Amino acid sequence: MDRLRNLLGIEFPVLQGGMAWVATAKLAAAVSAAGGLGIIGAGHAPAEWVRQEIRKARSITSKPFGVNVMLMSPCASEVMQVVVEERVPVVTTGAGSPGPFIEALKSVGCKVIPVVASVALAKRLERMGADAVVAEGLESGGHIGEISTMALVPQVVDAVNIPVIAAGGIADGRGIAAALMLGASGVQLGTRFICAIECEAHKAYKDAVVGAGDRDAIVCGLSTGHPVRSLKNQLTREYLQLEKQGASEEELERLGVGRLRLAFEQGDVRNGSLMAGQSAGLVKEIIPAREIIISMVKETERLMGRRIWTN
Ligand code: TUI
Repeated sequence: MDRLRNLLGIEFPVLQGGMAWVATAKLAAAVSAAGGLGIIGAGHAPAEWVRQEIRKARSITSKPFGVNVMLMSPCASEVMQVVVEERVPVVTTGAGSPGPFIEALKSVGCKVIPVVASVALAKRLERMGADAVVAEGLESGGHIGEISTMALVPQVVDAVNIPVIAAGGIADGRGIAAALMLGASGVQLGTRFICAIECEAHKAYKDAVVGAGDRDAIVCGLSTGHPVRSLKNQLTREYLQLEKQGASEEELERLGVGRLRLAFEQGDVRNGSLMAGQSAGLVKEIIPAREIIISMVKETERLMGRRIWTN
């Protein structure tokens, strides 16, 4: 557990997921200021937007933070370049393999933490020099793999020697304690942080997460090979209907364009893409990031029967 905290220079081994649109500098800085690792989500954004967010985060906190680079984005290479130029301390990646970028990132001291959904990719990236991996189970929101957190995390822990961060379905101290029991050195949470006060998502998006029950975070896009979990609404109904009718990948992709922005900016909870994980059913309130982190850490320590990170 201390290995990850020392690697990243953080107080608590709690990472905030690098959610496209949702994870802005304001949220990331609040999480880092509270002792976790905040992460700016680059998503499909242009590199210069990411540069401005990096500088904004630095203006709010002197603590370390990260940038998540979504490798399916056409801007991914340019975003990596900005991350290197700005000497961001930590990079996480999603939806692909960051292999070609690892050397450049490491040459400026950036810690590289790919998000993986399989043992094979975790092993490959360890060989290529990754500093840690996030093992993300299918309970997560957004783009997901095929293996549950409970089964994936211990298999990745057995397969690699670098620290493993568990993600998917974790939203409180019980989830963190369970992840530690599985051998994880830390956790990453996305959905819970959508409902941080500092998160700039529209209030209606946050309210939808708070209002969600256990069966509301569903998967669309299985037929495209890029499954995405989001809250059930008019958009997911239309999408699943099209999928059932055998629509082409292009047609389905067209339906999805601009939908995250619609949810984040307009709060359109009917037609927007409300990406969220299965832990949405555990999220009950909108509170400051610091309160989220401190309450979870205290709950974890209570369950473990000892002080681990606080004094
Ligand atoms: O990346 C994520 N979650 C995401 S990315 C995203 S942005 C988006 N926007 C609109 C439509 C679709 C996506 C939203 N949520 N999580 C990390 C993650 N990476 N989960 C699974 C993977 C993954 C999957 C396959 C990583 C690598 C991989 O294969 C790479 C290879 O080369 O084998």
